[in-house]
Amino acid sequence: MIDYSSWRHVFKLDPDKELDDAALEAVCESGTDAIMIGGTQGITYDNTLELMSRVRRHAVPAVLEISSLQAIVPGFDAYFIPLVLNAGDPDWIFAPHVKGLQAFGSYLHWEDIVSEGYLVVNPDAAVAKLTQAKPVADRDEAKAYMRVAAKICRLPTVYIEYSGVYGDPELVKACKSAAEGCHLFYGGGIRTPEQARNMAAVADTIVVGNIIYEDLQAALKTVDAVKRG
Ligand code: 1GP
Repeated sequence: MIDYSSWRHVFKLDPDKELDDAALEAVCESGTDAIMIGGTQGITYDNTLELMSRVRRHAVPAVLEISSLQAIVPGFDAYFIPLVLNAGDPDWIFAPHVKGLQAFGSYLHWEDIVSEGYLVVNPDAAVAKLTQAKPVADRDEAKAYMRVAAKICRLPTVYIEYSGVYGDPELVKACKSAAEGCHLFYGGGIRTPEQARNMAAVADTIVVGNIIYEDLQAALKTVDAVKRG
């Protein structure tokens, strides 16, 4: 079973985006705690397998955040399975999971599965549109979602997803205050060491995505910011 409890920094790679070997090596050897492969659009079995094989040349743990039943590739260290807490379309809470377990239920190694309560806070993110995410009104409501995940559903992890924009550290802090042992991931809009540090001060793990493809050197600096303070 993977131990994500000490992860402070994760790079998220999108199989639908190009990254040359030198850049991928820099990301994998950066000192980040793990590579998470995931995305919302254009995710296929082939591009996920290809990216996994390339990441596998390096020792860093590699996990898949499942977003498509067609792209569940064996060989990852763990599989993160999102349950979209604020999905407006209830089919995004359990329907794909039921379908997936009908197909793959008997092959699963449950010790490799990590359930992830997903709170989609940026209404403009692709995942918000896809799941018709209900707007999160304020910090109190976010905290209540956190409690639903941690205390009612007893999920081991929650992912505060601001994908594309830098979020409100006070909202993340409010969620953390209600986490009670539930591991809190934050992802969205981290582009500078300062942003990385500030979010890492309130979340257990920060996830850095897009900036890898826009400014690799800036992305790499977020690792040291979190690891060395
Ligand atoms: C996306 O939370 C991750 O799922 C990271 O967000 O791409 O905005 O860094 P960014």
